Amino acid sequence: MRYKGIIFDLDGVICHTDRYHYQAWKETTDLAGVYFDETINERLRGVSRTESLDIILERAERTYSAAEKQALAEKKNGRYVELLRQMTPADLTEEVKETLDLLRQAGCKLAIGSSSRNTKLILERLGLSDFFDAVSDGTNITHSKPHPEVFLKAAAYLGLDASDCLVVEDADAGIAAAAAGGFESAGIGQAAANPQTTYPLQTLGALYIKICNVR
Ligand code: B16
Ligand code: MG
Repeated sequence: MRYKGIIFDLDGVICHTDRYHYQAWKETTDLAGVYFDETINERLRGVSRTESLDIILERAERTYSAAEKQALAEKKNGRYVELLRQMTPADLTEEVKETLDLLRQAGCKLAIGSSSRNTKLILERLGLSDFFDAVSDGTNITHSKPHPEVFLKAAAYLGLDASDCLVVEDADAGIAAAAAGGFESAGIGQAAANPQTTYPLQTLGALYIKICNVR
């Protein structure tokens, strides 16, 4: 196996919390009278909560004060957390479980590299609180993707160099962050079409076969 460590993005790779982000932002922006749609939502993948709101407010008809922005971000997060609390270990797909198990059996260390400040809650809901060897997330970084900090910290927590780790991402911001940090990457969804992606994948289930014979 070419890689000693695999660093997984969370939202859009390990689980489909992306649909809850959309729902929570949509409800919040509808109440506030701000236009928001699925195309704009695609630009929020991997981007922090406050930067996501700045992208959404590009379409607003007036400017929002810092206090108003904080209130909107808090409202969205309150609704998002309500939706997260409905998740159970049944939301972890067989495909994801099997891929994680195969990689661990192959001797890889496994980490999370997510922009989310809700990472620990999500892992708990999925029954994965004690599964990963390291977790780097929105609570331990000062720069969000496309800055490589979240992945560099994940590699450091694993005790590995970036060149020994593969990043798995669904977002263009995440692929750019991986490349900036010196990581090879596997891309799912929109990230599969990104020219900086080392391994374009249809789904996460294709990952193991793709990398198990790479030296
Ligand atoms: P939170 P990832 C990212 O997760 C999401 O893709 C992005 O849409 C969200 O704004 C960001 O987390 C922050 O999430 O509001 O929970 O702190 O893809 O990096 O796992
Ligand atoms: Mg993601």
